Amino acid sequence: MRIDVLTLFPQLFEAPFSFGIFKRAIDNGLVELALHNIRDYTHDRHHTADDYPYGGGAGMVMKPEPIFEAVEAVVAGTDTDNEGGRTPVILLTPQGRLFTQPVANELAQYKRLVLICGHYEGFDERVREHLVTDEISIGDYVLTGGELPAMVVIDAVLRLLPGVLGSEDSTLEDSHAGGLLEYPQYTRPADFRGWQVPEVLLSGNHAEIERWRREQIIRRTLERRPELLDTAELGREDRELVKRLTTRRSKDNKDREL
Ligand code: 4FV
Repeated sequence: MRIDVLTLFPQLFEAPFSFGIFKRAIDNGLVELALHNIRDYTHDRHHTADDYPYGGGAGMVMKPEPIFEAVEAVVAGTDTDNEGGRTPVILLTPQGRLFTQPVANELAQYKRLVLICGHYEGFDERVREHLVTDEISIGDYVLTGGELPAMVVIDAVLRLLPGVLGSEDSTLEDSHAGGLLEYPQYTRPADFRGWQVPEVLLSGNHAEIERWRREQIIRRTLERRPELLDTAELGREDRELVKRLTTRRSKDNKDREL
C-alpha cells in the first residue's frame, strides 16, 4: 500500500514510522509512506498556506490553491492502478465520519490513500466541495493539527495489511475486531503481589478457556460499552449470557433500591 500525506509539518511523521513494526513494514516494501509539504506547492516568497477568513472571525484558514496543486501532483496519472476505483483523498477533520475499526478495515482494501492534514481553523470549504472524496474524524475533540489523526489512521490501517504484524500478533482477537471489547489478558507470574491469574487460564483446558474468554468479552462489553452489543454478531450462547447478566443486574438494582 502507498500512503501519501499532505502536511505543513512532514517532520512530525518521522519518529512514529521509523521504529518497530512500521519501520519493518516500510523496509520490507509492504508500505510506502510519502510525505509532502503543502508549502512546497505555494508560489509566493513567504510560502503562504493560510489566510484570514472571509467574513471575519478568529484564526486563519488553509488556502485552497496549494492543497489542490499538491493533491493533483500526488495523484496525477495514478488512479488507474487502483482496482478499487478512485484513490481516496481523505481530509482529517472533526467534521468527518467517525474513524472506527470497520472504517480501518475498509481503507485497508485500497492500494493507495491520500491523507490531508489541516491546521489553524481548518480548510477553505472548496477543498471539501471539489477535491476530497472522504472526511474522517478520530473523535469529538479539537486538536491543533490533522497530523496526529493521520498517524492514528495510518497505524490502524497498516497493522491490518498482510505481513505487517508478525505471526505472533494477530488482529483477529483485537478489541473491536468482532465489534466487541477484548477479554482480559494475563502473563507470568501466575501470582503477582498475591493477585492470582484466573485458574481456568492455567488449566490447559482450551474449551473451558475459550468459554471463559467469550464470557469475559460479553461481560466487559456489557459493563463498558453496552451499545456495541446492539451491532455485534452475537451467538445464541452470547445472547443468553447477555439476558442472564442484564436480568441479574436489574434484580441487583431492585434489591439495592429496597
Ligand atoms: C481532528 C479530529 C481535529 C481541527 C482544527 C486540526 C483539528 C485543526 N482531525 N479528527 N478530531 N483537527 O481536531 O481529525 O485544523
